[in-house]
Amino acid sequence: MVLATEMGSSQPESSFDLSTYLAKRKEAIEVALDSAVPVIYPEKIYEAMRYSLLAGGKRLRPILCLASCELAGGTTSMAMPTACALEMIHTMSLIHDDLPAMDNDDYRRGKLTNHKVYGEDIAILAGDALLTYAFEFIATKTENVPPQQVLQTIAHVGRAAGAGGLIGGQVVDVESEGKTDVSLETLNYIHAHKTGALLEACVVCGAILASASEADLQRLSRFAKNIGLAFQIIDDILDITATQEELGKTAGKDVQAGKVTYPSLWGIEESRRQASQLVAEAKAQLAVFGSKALPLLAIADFITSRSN
Ligand code: GRG
Repeated sequence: MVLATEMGSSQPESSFDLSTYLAKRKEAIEVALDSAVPVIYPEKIYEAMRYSLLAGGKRLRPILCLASCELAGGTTSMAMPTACALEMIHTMSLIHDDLPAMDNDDYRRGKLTNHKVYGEDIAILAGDALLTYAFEFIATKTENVPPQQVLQTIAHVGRAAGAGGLIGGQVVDVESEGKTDVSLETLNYIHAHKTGALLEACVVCGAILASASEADLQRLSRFAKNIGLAFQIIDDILDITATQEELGKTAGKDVQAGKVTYPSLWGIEESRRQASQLVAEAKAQLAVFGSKALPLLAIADFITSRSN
């Protein structure tokens, strides 16, 4: 996919090969994740962690973190430990989300879910181990970044994963289950926290590690919040329109569970329109960065055109 992006009248139109970019970044991230979690005693827990962490996935969160660090003048090596940590936290949330006490799913990333292979006890512990290791990993593996920036990153990731982020969103989601009168405001809260907070942390932390200014962090935060919501709207649409093979997880779960989703409130066409609008607003936030923003702009477009 080659994306031609008009960056404004003062700059020439640039083309950006997103497919190659994503493939190269994914390759580097797979290598880093593989070496991040070696199997030592007690082997069972490390195997369970690796089973889900190395099960594929788009690696969108670490890719966003690396891209944002580069946009802000940093290098990929400065952000790689944080990028891996964010994928560990994302994987933890998928393992826990799939548990019988939560969404109770049998498939994830095209494979049996963690608890189906290792049992519920080990799956819970594998999630816990990935979550705690993520923070250890940022603190001990980040190099060539001032300690203040590392500390700020750890605090930001902690907030995104906690009750004010991922967990808060999941709690309201669980509480909303079976209800047919969930408001748009509640739906927005669920997704801004459950999905949006971690995506926002990926983008903002990449820039924190590069010592970006507060104004740039704000711009990147607004960009990420918008693409986070657009990402979730597309996720809801794909749950209806895509197959299990395309998704790598059970399709049609939302309708089956009678869940209120964006398509159930707005219909599919209006949901697509809202997602495109959010992406357009997100991209506008990055205008000041000129061609340095090309990767993030292309990823924003990819979010609305993706098929899994
Ligand atoms: C214990 C800190 C803690 C959190 C647990 C279970 C839970 C709280 C939160 C659930 C979060 C969740 C599953 C959000 C859904 C996010 C989402 C849209 C996932 C799919 O992401 P993709 O499409 O998946 O990027 P891949 O497989 O490509 O990585």
